[in-house]
Amino acid sequence: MKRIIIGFIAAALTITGISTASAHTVLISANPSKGSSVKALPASIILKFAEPLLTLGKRAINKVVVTDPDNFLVSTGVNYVKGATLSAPLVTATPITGTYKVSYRVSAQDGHIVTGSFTFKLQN
Ligand SMILES: [Cu+2]
Repeated sequence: MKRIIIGFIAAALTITGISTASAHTVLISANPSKGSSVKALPASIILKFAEPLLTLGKRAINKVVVTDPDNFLVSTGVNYVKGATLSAPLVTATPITGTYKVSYRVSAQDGHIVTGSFTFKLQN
């Protein structure tokens, strides 16, 4: 009986989870991608989400920040939104090899804030 109740709760949570997930947006791809290794630091980080992002004039609702292995910013604070794509130029005089961290905070049309982070590696 206990097992049936647990199964029922799990099913209920799954259904709720699906309806919640469909209300928020999710990151579907990135360049550089999560966990990838690149030979050169790209000119910009590009994140693609499942739905168009919310824009309210010039207010910075959607942002992505990239830090190098020494925890220095390589993103400039400039963010571009076009539909479901968020990008930011990356600028560094001498890119160092190692792990770069990408952190983002976006809102889709429903106004809910979605945050996340991942890393990629810069190799020689
Ligand atoms: Cu939502």
